[in-house]
Amino acid sequence: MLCKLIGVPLQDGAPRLGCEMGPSALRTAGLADTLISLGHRVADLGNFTITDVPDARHANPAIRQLPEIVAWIKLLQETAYNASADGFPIFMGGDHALSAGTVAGLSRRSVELGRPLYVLWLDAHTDFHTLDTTESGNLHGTPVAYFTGRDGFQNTFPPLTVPVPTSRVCMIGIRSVDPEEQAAIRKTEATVHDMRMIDEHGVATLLRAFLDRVKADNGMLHVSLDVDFLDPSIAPAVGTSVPGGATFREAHLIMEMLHDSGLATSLDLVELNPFLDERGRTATLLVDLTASLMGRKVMDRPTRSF
Ligand code: 6HN
Ligand code: MN
Ligand code: MN
Ligand code: MN
Repeated sequence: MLCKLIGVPLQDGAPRLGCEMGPSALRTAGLADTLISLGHRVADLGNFTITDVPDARHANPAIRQLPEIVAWIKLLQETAYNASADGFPIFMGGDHALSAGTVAGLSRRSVELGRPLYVLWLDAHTDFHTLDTTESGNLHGTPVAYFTGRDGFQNTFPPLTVPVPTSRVCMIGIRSVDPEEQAAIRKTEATVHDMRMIDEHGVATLLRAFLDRVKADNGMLHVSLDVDFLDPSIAPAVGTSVPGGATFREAHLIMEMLHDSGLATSLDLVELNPFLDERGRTATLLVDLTASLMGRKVMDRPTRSF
């Protein structure tokens, strides 16, 4: 497999500075060599950056860095569309606002290929605010609402080639949802598995049901991994940590099952804030999770029963 590493040093969507260093930390933690050791080819396309910042405004005074985010979405839509022509794009964030661009570009690609795009959203948060409903004004809280075509982005964010229907979005790890997001997402067909669902059923059951749907539909599958999906005790390098997150094994199991399914076609690694890390352990964990997604395993699976 040709893995394309795409650096997205974006931090305008998050309240704290530092995500801009994410791509460097992932490179330093050995992402490229790890993928090569698994037999993949790697093309590091470097870090992308915005040049022209448009004149963008919105009536909600809380919104921060709107023109910059609009510029990033435009750039990343185009970048994701182009990069997904062949190979497996890995978007190294950068804050989660980047997924507004990556998913929009991948959705355009999926229409061309005639394969529906599915999104696995691994996050403590639903990121389902619109420009009208966000109270923090941090636009990393909005990408899912945008790429699923929720009202409230017209004439501000770039138009979508085609929205991803909420029925093709599966969220796992949710444990912090603002009231307005809660009310809005309830009315959609998105699958929202909060931490209690993991506690009661286990990640394997939840994920298998989603993967079966993707497979039956010959879908493309984009995986968006927010560091705060993970429990803060194993992944401290994030500005929006919430207690009670996924464990080390739950996270690896998801990646291992994704690998076995052969369904994943692209990946976001987002919200890594290296300034908050402890001796690179969060960056290293993200590299190891990517390795599980791309085929690292301890043992071959037994073919006989045990
Ligand atoms: N993330 N709902 C909160 C807000 O500020 O709108 C948190 C957003 C977190 C964003 O997970 O990428
Ligand atoms: Mn997020
Ligand atoms: Mn989050
Ligand atoms: Mn909020």
